[in-house]
Amino acid sequence: MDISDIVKTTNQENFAEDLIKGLSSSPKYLPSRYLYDDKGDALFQKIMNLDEYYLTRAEFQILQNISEDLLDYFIHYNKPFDLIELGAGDGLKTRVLLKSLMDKKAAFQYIPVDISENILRLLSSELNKEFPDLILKPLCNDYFGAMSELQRFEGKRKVVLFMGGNIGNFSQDESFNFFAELSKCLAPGDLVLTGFDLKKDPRLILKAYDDSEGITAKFNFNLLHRINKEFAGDFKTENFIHFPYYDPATGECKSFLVSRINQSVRLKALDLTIGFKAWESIQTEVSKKYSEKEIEDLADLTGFARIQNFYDANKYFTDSLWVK
Ligand code: AVJ
Repeated sequence: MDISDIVKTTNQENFAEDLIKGLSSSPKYLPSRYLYDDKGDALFQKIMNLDEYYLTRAEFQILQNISEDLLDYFIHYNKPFDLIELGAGDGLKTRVLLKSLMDKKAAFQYIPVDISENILRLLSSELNKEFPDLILKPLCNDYFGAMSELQRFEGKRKVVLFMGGNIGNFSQDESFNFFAELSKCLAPGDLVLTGFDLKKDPRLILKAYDDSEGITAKFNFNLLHRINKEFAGDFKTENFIHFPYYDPATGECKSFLVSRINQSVRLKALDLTIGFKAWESIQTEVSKKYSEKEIEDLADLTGFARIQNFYDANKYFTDSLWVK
């Protein structure tokens, strides 16, 4: 496959608009999707290797010990299917799954979807090396853009992967919306496998977002560097602190950048000046942790039936298999 084969379709992404909206709101916020420029991708890859960031290891374990049950659901009497992965990222975890499917000579094509063209390029070249026979159709788009694209693959059975706990970035409304929309794009019998980070010792969760090496802090600050670069801004990261906060009642881990001082920041390219009071915050991310009941309800209310939850040994994380 050639790099130019990455299909890039228009999506609604409008960084400037979202920036102006989020930074003139009270309290201030920025959508987490913008954390992932080239530097952000690299930092997130580092995060996934941190001891304290248990999510990736837990899901990796689930896929390594992948049950024959799961593969049978996917392969389903060897009827050809499209394996669509929303937010594929570097696909390290998925490689284990792809290997099992290839070993079983399953009839499928793999359609990784990501908003980062950079990470898709990385993924594609890695997969080409490892699985020369894999049919690969990368798609550069956001989740909703990709869903409408799914119609292009009409006819075949669909298995949709939404791994890594990416669902955690959605608010309650957004996750209902997301699965309801997804459900509309699927046919009865199609499958969805979603990775949910589960509620657990809140101290463990907080550490995952406040690692001792400060990589997550760098990841968060990178958003300000990105804004400086793309909009001729003068954010000084030393005037902010990285502050994650976990609420065990809602299961939401929120990450903030908090201004240490009264300051104003100028974004020349947007002709915009933003004032910060001392200790005023910008919310940059929500990572929601689920209970089993919440997962069940989410499936029920969006037109899916839960087939089975797959767990790691600690029960930190689950990949939940649903059928439409
Ligand atoms: C990629 C959304 C699953 O929320 O755990 C990791 C992103 N942010 N550390 C998460 C993230 C800070 C991650 N997801």
